[in-house]
Amino acid sequence: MENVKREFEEELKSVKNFEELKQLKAAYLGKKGKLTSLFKKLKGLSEGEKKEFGRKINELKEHFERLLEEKSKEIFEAIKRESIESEAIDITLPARGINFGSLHPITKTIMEIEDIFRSMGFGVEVGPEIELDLFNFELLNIPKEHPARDMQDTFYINDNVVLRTHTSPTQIRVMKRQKPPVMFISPGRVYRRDSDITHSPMFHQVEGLLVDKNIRFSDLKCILTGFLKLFFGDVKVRFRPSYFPFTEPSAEVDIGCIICGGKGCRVCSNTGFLEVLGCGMVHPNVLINGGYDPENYTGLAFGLGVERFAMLKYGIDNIKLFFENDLRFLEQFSYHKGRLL
Ligand code: 2U9
Repeated sequence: MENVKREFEEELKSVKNFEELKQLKAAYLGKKGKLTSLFKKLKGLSEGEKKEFGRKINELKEHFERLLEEKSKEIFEAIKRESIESEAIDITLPARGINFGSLHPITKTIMEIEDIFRSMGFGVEVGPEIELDLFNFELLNIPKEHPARDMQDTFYINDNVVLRTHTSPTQIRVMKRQKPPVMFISPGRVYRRDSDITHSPMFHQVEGLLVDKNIRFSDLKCILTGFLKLFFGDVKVRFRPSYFPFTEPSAEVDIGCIICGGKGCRVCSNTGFLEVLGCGMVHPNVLINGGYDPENYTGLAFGLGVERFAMLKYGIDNIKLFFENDLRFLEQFSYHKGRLL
């Protein structure tokens, strides 16, 4: 019995985990365990010896169980200590860093256009995207059945309400509440039933209006030529006669092709020029509709498509890229990774 006790205590010292503890328990207290076999020796003893021997074995069993319980607690505490140490947060580690967003290329282009016109003295006005037919068409000298309505396939909400096809209704709204002189641009979203690699059913326009006494076509030429050179750099600018119902006379403005430098390429259809603006002197009917007297006031107006400006400036060949929100595309417009704009 003494030998079994010593052996057990000796072996217990080297136990390092629950698995070894389980094996030790089985080796002594299990069915074929060393202590269990001592119990079997009781059979061959006299009644007196049985009592004495039995008591001693039971004491030894309780002793073993106590030691096993203590060892089990010891192992559990060791595991706990180890996991606390290994899972500790090292507050001296460097931070993971934050991903910053950046402004959308269309937003940046609008901001750049606004900055140029602000520097010339233009204000900025915005209006609703859901418009009355009256403001979007009628008051801009585009009556019902006018062929110009076909030029801009319109999203109708009902007979009298549309998604605006241009930002021009904003100009009418400003004229109706403000006496001349007025000088502002109106940027914003517009909607047309059109979709291919250069057209999107929703796109952005910036339109401008300047009404005062003695505004002439030469003012229009000066403002737009100055704007285009500030936006695109030192480019050729030419004005061609055109037609819009809300301006008379009207013109379209081209710049020398910034892709091929005027030699002729796919983008400029071998003409050496790119059309970038529409403009003209505000039609007298439109001045009247805005509440201005065309005998005393004249005005200039212009319009541009922001996506077209952004595509030309950044060399983008498909308008859809602006609206897919693919980070591989958008990230190219953050000048400094990790810093806004
Ligand atoms: C008022 C009076 C006149 C705005 C104008 C254009 C010419 C024009 C197009 C450019 C490309 C639209 O986005 S685009 O397809 N715009 O050609 N816009 S004159 O004339 C106005 C506007 C409001 C009261």
